[in-house]
Amino acid sequence: MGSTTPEIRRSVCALDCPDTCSLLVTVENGRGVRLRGDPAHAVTRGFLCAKVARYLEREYSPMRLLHPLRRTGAKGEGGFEPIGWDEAMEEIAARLRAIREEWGPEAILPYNYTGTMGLVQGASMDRRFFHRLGASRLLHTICSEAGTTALESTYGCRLGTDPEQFRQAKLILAWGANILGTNVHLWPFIVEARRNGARFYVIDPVRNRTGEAADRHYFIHPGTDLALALGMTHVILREKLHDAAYLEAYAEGLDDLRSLAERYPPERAAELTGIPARDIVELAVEYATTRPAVIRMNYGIQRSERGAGSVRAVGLLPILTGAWRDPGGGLLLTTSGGFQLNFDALARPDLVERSGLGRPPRSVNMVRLGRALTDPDGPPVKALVVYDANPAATAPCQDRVLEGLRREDLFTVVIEQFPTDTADYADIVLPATTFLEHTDLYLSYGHYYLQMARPALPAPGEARPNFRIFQELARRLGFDDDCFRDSEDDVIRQALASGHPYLEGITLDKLEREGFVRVNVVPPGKPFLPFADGGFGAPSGKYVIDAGRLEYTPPVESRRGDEALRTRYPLELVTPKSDEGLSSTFSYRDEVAARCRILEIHPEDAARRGIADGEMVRVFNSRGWCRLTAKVSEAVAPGVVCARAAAWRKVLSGPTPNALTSDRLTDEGEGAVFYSCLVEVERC
Ligand SMILES: Nc1nc2c(c(=O)[nH]1)N[C@H]1C(S)=C(S)[C@@H](COP(=O)(O)OP(=O)(O)OC[C@H]3O[C@@H](n4cnc5c(=O)[nH]c(N)nc54)[C@H](O)[C@@H]3O)O[C@H]1N2
Ligand SMILES: Nc1nc2c(c(=O)[nH]1)N[C@H]1C(S)=C(S)[C@@H](COP(=O)(O)OP(=O)(O)OC[C@H]3O[C@@H](n4cnc5c(=O)[nH]c(N)nc54)[C@H](O)[C@@H]3O)O[C@H]1N2
Ligand code: SF4
Ligand SMILES: [Mo]
Repeated sequence: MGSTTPEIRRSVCALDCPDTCSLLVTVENGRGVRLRGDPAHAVTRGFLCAKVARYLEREYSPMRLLHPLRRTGAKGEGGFEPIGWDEAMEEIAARLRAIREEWGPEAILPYNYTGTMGLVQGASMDRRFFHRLGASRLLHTICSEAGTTALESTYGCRLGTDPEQFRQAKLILAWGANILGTNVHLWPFIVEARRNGARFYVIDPVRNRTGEAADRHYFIHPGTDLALALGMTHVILREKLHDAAYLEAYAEGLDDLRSLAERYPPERAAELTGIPARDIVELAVEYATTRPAVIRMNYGIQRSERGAGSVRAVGLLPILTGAWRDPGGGLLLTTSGGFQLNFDALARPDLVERSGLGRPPRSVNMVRLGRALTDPDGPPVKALVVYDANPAATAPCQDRVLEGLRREDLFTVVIEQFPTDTADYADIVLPATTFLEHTDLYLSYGHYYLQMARPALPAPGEARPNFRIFQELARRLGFDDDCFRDSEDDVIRQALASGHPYLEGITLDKLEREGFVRVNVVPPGKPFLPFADGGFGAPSGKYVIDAGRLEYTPPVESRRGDEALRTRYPLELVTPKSDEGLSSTFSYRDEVAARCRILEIHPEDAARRGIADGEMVRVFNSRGWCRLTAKVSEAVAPGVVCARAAAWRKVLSGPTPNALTSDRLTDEGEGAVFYSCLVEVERC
């Protein structure tokens, strides 16, 4: 066979990552041979993270699921036989119909998250299907809900400093943000800023690669960011370093804040956070007197019991100092508010009215999947449809999740690319396409470019896009509403037709032609300064400082928390992301598995327990245990241990750290508290 000349096709990385890279795929004879970042994209800048630079390994992995499967062995064993699509879909439709008949539609629970960030495959036909069915509604709380709730109720929107402006900053604080690991495309802008004299500081309980690369790293006790921000606020107000004119014009509630902050002098903040008082004073003064100053806050800080309060308190700092006035100043948690798409047109929540339920369906918090599946007094869940997620590995209270998944009377469907821990519990597994194989539309939470991708590669075997799977299920359940006949392009056009000025002039044709298009948050050539002149969410347009929500209370599971708990389990476990992985998506890879087997422990804590570097240890609390290899290291402070998320059980051959994590909820937003977790460690 003669070979054709290589062709370059565009795509977009669909992984749950703020960078949302624009990709170029080199295709030869129908096969992808090279993947690289698009040099024309202002944030991707021609490079990819190490994990996705090797995505073609995943694309063509012999582990890919290629055919629908029916379980043959016991739940969790992973024994399956291939079946045809028609048979699989008929069985699913029949089971869902029967369950709806006997138990009502709310006994059916979808479980999904952002395995793909694509809105067509991850938030359109699937949502329409479950709304029309009247299924239980899943609250998508596992990642960012505390932070976005706090941000929206203060700023009124989800906007932040344009990453491209970081190059202009003179002081950059990475606050709970492992930039080199989980947001690597921000790094070149920081390098540029530092070349021009900027300082770069990191506030994190773990000294990871980003902390090592910083001018200063501050070890903070997990879950105490609120106290640090209040201590800084105390210093800024005491030294009169606040921007009185900005506060006068654009904020309200300063007096209450003053009274609160008075009670958090640096000495008290030092006691709560573990950061010396002198350092807190210096940091506060430097932050308030350097312009432009920008904070890169990432979701790490809000995965604790007071996560929302922490985001509120840190989010207040650029208000106090008026840092929003400067290009290159402000704060970046997310940029997703730049993408004012018509999300209701995608998901059609109105279809619930056609379900026959006669009221809004009940909600199930995804953080509490284990409870929802096992609570004998709760409303029954009889069918679970999992897609774009791997809860057996990534949800807290793993033992309880597995107990639920093991139930013989639970009908479980898993739509997947890979044989994950969750897929092992499925009655039916359906093979899904990757982002290189289907059409999709992408917003970003780390930059301001909207993107669209067409299939760059053919789907292997019988893999199908989620969109098509849910469309077919709708047909088989007899849902004849027009919206179930929409094509992927119809759905994209509907999403774009929001009438919002940010999207003016952005059409499917333009996206298809150009691949990525900057949203019109400002006219071209102007710096985007979202809050230079106020513009907050409150009816007054002002930033409402709600001091009542800023009082510091320690997480129940922390060194100052519940006494009985901390006596039995005196170590604070944090389980942040691994640089090599992406949640559990790549956890079958050797280098991710190797990283996820490690428990970092401070030399003092190790010595006290007779643990030597490289020894196997048992990490445990009342919820469960797991076995890891101790790495005795000063990358964590005394009292803190760190393991990386998120391993597969079958790769570790036993429980993972999520057997230890709690399903308590955050102070606001009902979010996950992965990093408020007390444990004890012993030699095996
Ligand atoms: N201990 C601990 N646990 C954590 C965290 C932590 O920091 N510590 N982080 C939490 C956070 S922030 C998050 S967001 C969650 C993430 O947890 P999950 O939502 O479970 O995400 P992933 O582990 O990435 O798994 C996504 C799955 O979706 C599949 N997938 C990808 N694209 C498609 C598609 O187009 N169709 C279908 N059907 N499937 C697809 C992938 O193969 C993959 O198996 O984990 C949480 N869990
Ligand atoms: N390489 C890689 N990239 C990823 C992911 C991945 O798994 N691997 N996951 C993706 C996902 S799901 C998300 S949500 C995004 C964002 O990911 P993030 O949630 O921001 O990343 P994490 O690593 O979980 O947390 C960031 C940092 O917060 C620190 N941290 C933990 N507790 C505290 C605390 O109490 N205070 C402070 N100040 N810091 C704390 C952690 O040690 C970590 O260094 O990244 C995405 N990108
Ligand atoms: S995971 Fe993030 S950094 Fe890596 S290619 Fe995808 S979007 Fe880019
Ligand atoms: Mo996440």
